[in-house]
Amino acid sequence: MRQSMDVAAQALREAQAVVVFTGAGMSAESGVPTFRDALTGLWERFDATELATPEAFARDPDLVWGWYEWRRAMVMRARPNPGHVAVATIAAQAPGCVLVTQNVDDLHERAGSRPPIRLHGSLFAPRCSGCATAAVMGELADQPAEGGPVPPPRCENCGARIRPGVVWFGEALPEASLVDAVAAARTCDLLITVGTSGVVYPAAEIPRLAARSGATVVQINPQRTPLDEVATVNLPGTAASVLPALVDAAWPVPPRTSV
Ligand code: BJW
Ligand code: ZN
Repeated sequence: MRQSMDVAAQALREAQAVVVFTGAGMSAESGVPTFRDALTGLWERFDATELATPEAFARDPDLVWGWYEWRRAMVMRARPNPGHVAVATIAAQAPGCVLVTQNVDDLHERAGSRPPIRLHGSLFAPRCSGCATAAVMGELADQPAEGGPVPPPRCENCGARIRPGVVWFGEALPEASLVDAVAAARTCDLLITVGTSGVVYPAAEIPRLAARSGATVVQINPQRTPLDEVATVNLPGTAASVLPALVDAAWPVPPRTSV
């Protein structure tokens, strides 16, 4: 482990173009459940992969909108963890650093990173399901603590329902974001993948693309994932513990000398 950390730290210190690629595990220690964690309370009986679909929204818009309102409230209460802060440090210190996230929360920005390339949208950018006009994020709806159905607001332009500004299964990723992420992956010399299961495509292609282009790939995850096969270095552990340790190992603070 020590040796892997040294290899990763040296790669980070020497890299000329770094990509940090994050998934739900990045925010787990901020109290935001990962996508494949069991949902709690009212949501326990639902499968997240079935709620995050256009079909679910068409079938039961109040249920799906309520789920996103409940998650928005949870994210607003959450605080960035030391992993988010370490990513902001990497973004500031490493040359040409590009941050690509699959997450729909805003914890990277709140930790001081510039807005990331978002592959799966945001909880804070609702739009009309009919005419795609951006909607103003309303006040949080009244909801019991465990969440519940909430009717989505209607578009002022065309009257259709407002929908969450996220990418559901079966939907195309925002083209410009995907193009930028692919370009960064193709040209980086180091990609650090943090807290993703690496099973949702096309996002999971990003670290694979970097590896195929010859970059060093460092994976931070407490579990094994399909990305093990492309990782040059595995740093098993959580984002909030491993990322600050990586920053410290890459750029050690010189000891204070007394005068
Ligand atoms: C920790 C930790 C700690 C825990 N520290 N780590 C090719 C092959 C097979 C299927 C497909 C394919 N191409 C497309 C598909 C279909 C589908 C897909 O990938 N399905 C697979 C599941 C089989 N993909 C799509 O449908 C995509 N669209 C598409 O391809 O469109 C084509 C098209 C083109 C043109 C026109 C029309 C269509 C869209 C995918 C959208 C994904 N959206 C979601 C929901 C977003 C909104 C929301 O949040 O509700 O995005 S799904 C969900 O998964 C979410 C996440 O961003 C995404 C990835 O999950 P992530 O981040 O990896 O989280 P988890 O929970 O899976 O894993 C957490 C990890 O953290 C674990 O490894 C833990 O160990 C670790 N961890 N604690 C560090 N403390
Ligand atoms: Zn509209």
